Amino acid sequence: QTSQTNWGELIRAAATNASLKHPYWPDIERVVAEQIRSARMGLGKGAWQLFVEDGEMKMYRREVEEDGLVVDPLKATHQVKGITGRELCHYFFYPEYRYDWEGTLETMNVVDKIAEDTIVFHQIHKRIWPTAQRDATFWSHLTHVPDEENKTDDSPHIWATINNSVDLPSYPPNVGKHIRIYLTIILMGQTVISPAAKGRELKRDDITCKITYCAVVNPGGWAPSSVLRAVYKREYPKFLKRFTAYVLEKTKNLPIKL
Ligand code: 18C
Repeated sequence: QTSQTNWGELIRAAATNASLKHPYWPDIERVVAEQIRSARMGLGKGAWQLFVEDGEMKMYRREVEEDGLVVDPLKATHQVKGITGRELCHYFFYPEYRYDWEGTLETMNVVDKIAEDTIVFHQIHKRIWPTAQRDATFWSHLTHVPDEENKTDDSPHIWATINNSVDLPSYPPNVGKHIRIYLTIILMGQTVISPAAKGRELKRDDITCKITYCAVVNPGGWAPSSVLRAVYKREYPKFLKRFTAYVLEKTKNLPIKL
């Protein structure tokens, strides 16, 4: 079924009118569809090597270099009891929470709120010695698609947030002291409801969120490979643990949002 699925159609069905009418839309639809398709594929046939395992959290990478720069793709899976895919993506997407959980951030600016489901950001990240500080400009899109795997009338949708670099004339790259990084990232959450909960009120104990996080970050300019690999090996697990703990904490006393 997955190869036949028309992701574009499903993504359009979830989008706001303001997003659909924006000049970025064709780009958003294409990248979001690609990212969802590949996140759902699991590890597929690629030569992924496991480099972090911590409880339910597993992180895989492929060692790839482009023009002498390390651009290792990351694919991570995790499972967290007590939150939904929608809640996960809510806290990842909306800017008001970002400073709470994003440990690599120096500053974040909302450049353009295109719609309730599409926001354009400029971020400056913390500097890592001995390289220049990095910045990024990207659109971020929040979407949801039906879960084709366990399709019942009321099964919750799969939610995803996709971040993808975009050139902004108002923020030209590499003019000041920052080197521009280029990123494509998806965070996806599938909510699984325990069969035991059937016919009664849903409790947080009854739900588990299956998480997939994929990232490709191009450092944009010189960075020693060994430092870069050491940094992401530390930062990706730190992010996924810290962020999911944050969502658990924020939602524990709130009604469940499927
Ligand atoms: O997805 C995440 N966050 C989103 C919201 O902010 C968004 C942003 C992604 C940017 C990630 C890249 C940031 C790199 C900046 C340098 C790292 C600073 C470390 C500071 C330590 C105190 O999608 C969660 C992101 C989780 C963190 C990922 C880190 C990945 C590093 C990849 C290499 C980048 C190379 C740049 C510098 C070279 C260093 C030698």
